Amino acid sequence: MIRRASALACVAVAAALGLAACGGGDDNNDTTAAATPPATTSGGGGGGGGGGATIDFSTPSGSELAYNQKSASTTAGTDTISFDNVQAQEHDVRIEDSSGAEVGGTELVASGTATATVDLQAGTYTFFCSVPGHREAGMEGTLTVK
Ligand SMILES: [Cu+2]
Repeated sequence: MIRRASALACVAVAAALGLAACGGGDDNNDTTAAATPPATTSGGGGGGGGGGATIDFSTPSGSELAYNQKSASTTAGTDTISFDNVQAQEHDVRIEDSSGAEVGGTELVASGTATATVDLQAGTYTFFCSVPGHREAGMEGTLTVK
Protein backbone atom coordinates (compact mmCIF):
# COMPACT_ATOMS: atom_id res chain seq x y z
CA MET A 1 0.00 0.00 0.00
CA ILE A 2 2.96 2.28 0.51
CA ARG A 3 3.97 1.51 -3.02
CA ARG A 4 0.57 2.53 -4.29
CA ALA A 5 0.56 5.83 -2.41
CA SER A 6 3.95 6.80 -3.73
CA ALA A 7 2.91 5.83 -7.21
CA LEU A 8 -0.03 8.21 -6.96
CA ALA A 9 2.18 10.98 -5.71
CA CYS A 10 4.54 10.30 -8.53
CA VAL A 11 1.74 10.56 -11.06
CA ALA A 12 0.65 13.87 -9.57
CA VAL A 13 4.13 15.30 -9.75
CA ALA A 14 4.67 13.95 -13.22
CA ALA A 15 1.44 15.53 -14.38
CA ALA A 16 2.40 18.87 -12.91
CA LEU A 17 5.75 18.75 -14.58
CA GLY A 18 4.56 17.41 -17.87
CA LEU A 19 7.05 14.64 -17.53
CA ALA A 20 6.57 10.95 -17.98
CA ALA A 21 9.53 9.82 -15.97
CA CYS A 22 8.89 8.32 -12.58
CA GLY A 23 11.11 6.07 -10.58
CA GLY A 24 10.40 2.39 -10.64
CA GLY A 25 9.48 1.39 -14.11
CA ASP A 26 10.36 2.48 -17.58
CA ASP A 27 7.53 0.81 -19.40
CA ASN A 28 5.94 3.96 -20.71
CA ASN A 29 8.46 5.45 -23.03
CA ASP A 30 5.91 6.57 -25.56
CA THR A 31 5.24 9.90 -23.86
CA THR A 32 7.90 12.31 -24.89
CA ALA A 33 9.18 14.63 -22.21
CA ALA A 34 9.99 17.43 -24.58
CA ALA A 35 10.27 20.77 -22.85
CA THR A 36 7.57 22.58 -24.74
CA PRO A 37 7.50 26.25 -23.83
CA PRO A 38 4.19 27.26 -22.25
CA ALA A 39 2.11 29.23 -24.69
CA THR A 40 0.92 31.70 -22.09
CA THR A 41 4.32 32.74 -20.80
CA SER A 42 5.04 36.28 -21.84
CA GLY A 43 8.38 36.89 -20.23
CA GLY A 44 11.07 35.44 -18.09
CA GLY A 45 12.76 32.73 -20.04
CA GLY A 46 12.85 29.34 -18.50
CA GLY A 47 16.15 27.64 -18.11
CA GLY A 48 16.02 23.96 -18.71
CA GLY A 49 16.84 21.40 -16.12
CA GLY A 50 15.82 22.26 -12.58
CA GLY A 51 12.98 24.70 -12.36
CA GLY A 52 11.34 26.50 -15.20
CA ALA A 53 8.11 24.64 -14.56
CA THR A 54 4.72 26.22 -15.06
CA ILE A 55 2.09 26.02 -12.35
CA ASP A 56 -1.42 26.41 -13.71
CA PHE A 57 -4.22 27.97 -11.69
CA SER A 58 -7.74 28.82 -12.75
CA THR A 59 -11.12 29.79 -11.38
CA PRO A 60 -14.48 28.14 -11.97
CA SER A 61 -17.05 30.00 -14.04
CA GLY A 62 -19.60 31.94 -12.07
CA SER A 63 -18.75 33.82 -8.94
CA GLU A 64 -17.67 31.18 -6.45
CA LEU A 65 -14.67 32.34 -4.45
CA ALA A 66 -12.46 29.39 -5.27
CA TYR A 67 -9.69 28.12 -7.46
CA ASN A 68 -10.16 24.96 -9.44
CA GLN A 69 -7.00 23.74 -7.71
CA LYS A 70 -7.08 22.77 -4.06
CA SER A 71 -3.38 21.98 -4.16
CA ALA A 72 -0.50 22.08 -6.58
CA SER A 73 3.02 20.79 -6.85
CA THR A 74 6.08 21.77 -8.81
CA THR A 75 9.85 21.56 -8.83
CA ALA A 76 12.23 23.99 -7.19
CA GLY A 77 13.63 26.74 -9.34
CA THR A 78 12.34 29.76 -11.20
CA ASP A 79 8.81 28.71 -11.97
CA THR A 80 6.01 30.42 -13.82
CA ILE A 81 2.59 30.91 -12.29
CA SER A 82 -0.04 30.89 -15.00
CA PHE A 83 -3.42 32.09 -13.79
CA ASP A 84 -6.58 31.96 -15.87
CA ASN A 85 -9.36 33.88 -14.14
CA VAL A 86 -12.56 33.38 -16.10
CA GLN A 87 -14.58 35.39 -13.59
CA ALA A 88 -15.58 39.01 -14.00
CA GLN A 89 -14.32 39.83 -10.52
CA GLU A 90 -10.67 40.36 -9.84
CA HIS A 91 -8.47 37.67 -8.35
CA ASP A 92 -4.79 36.93 -8.17
CA VAL A 93 -2.54 34.08 -7.09
CA ARG A 94 -0.02 34.99 -4.39
CA ILE A 95 2.49 32.60 -2.88
CA GLU A 96 3.75 32.63 0.66
CA ASP A 97 6.24 30.36 2.35
CA SER A 98 5.72 28.35 5.51
CA SER A 99 6.66 31.33 7.66
CA GLY A 100 3.94 33.44 6.06
CA ALA A 101 6.33 35.60 4.02
CA GLU A 102 5.07 36.39 0.56
CA VAL A 103 7.49 35.30 -2.15
CA GLY A 104 5.62 36.51 -5.21
CA GLY A 105 2.57 36.05 -7.33
CA THR A 106 0.49 37.48 -10.14
CA GLU A 107 -1.19 40.82 -10.38
CA LEU A 108 -4.94 41.12 -10.06
CA VAL A 109 -6.79 40.11 -13.19
CA ALA A 110 -10.45 39.83 -14.19
CA SER A 111 -11.72 37.89 -17.19
CA GLY A 112 -8.23 37.12 -18.37
CA THR A 113 -4.88 35.61 -17.64
CA ALA A 114 -1.88 36.73 -15.63
CA THR A 115 1.55 35.21 -15.27
CA ALA A 116 4.42 35.75 -12.88
CA THR A 117 7.70 34.08 -12.11
CA VAL A 118 8.67 33.05 -8.61
CA ASP A 119 11.82 31.52 -7.19
CA LEU A 120 10.82 28.49 -5.19
CA GLN A 121 12.86 26.19 -3.02
CA ALA A 122 11.85 22.74 -1.89
CA GLY A 123 9.23 23.01 0.80
CA THR A 124 5.59 23.70 1.41
CA TYR A 125 4.01 26.96 0.36
CA THR A 126 0.50 28.35 0.39
CA PHE A 127 -1.17 29.97 -2.61
CA PHE A 128 -4.02 32.37 -2.07
CA CYS A 129 -5.99 35.31 -3.44
CA SER A 130 -5.07 38.65 -1.90
CA VAL A 131 -8.43 40.33 -2.41
CA PRO A 132 -9.82 40.96 1.09
CA GLY A 133 -12.13 38.17 2.17
CA HIS A 134 -11.37 35.83 -0.71
CA ARG A 135 -8.71 33.77 1.03
CA GLU A 136 -10.98 33.36 4.03
CA ALA A 137 -13.77 32.26 1.71
CA GLY A 138 -11.67 29.45 0.36
CA MET A 139 -9.29 30.85 -2.23
CA GLU A 140 -6.19 29.18 -0.88
CA GLY A 141 -4.38 25.89 -1.15
CA THR A 142 -1.10 24.13 -0.61
CA LEU A 143 1.77 24.31 -3.08
CA THR A 144 4.34 21.57 -2.65
CA VAL A 145 7.77 22.24 -4.11
CA LYS A 146 10.18 19.34 -4.58
CU1 LIG B 1 -10.04 36.49 -5.25
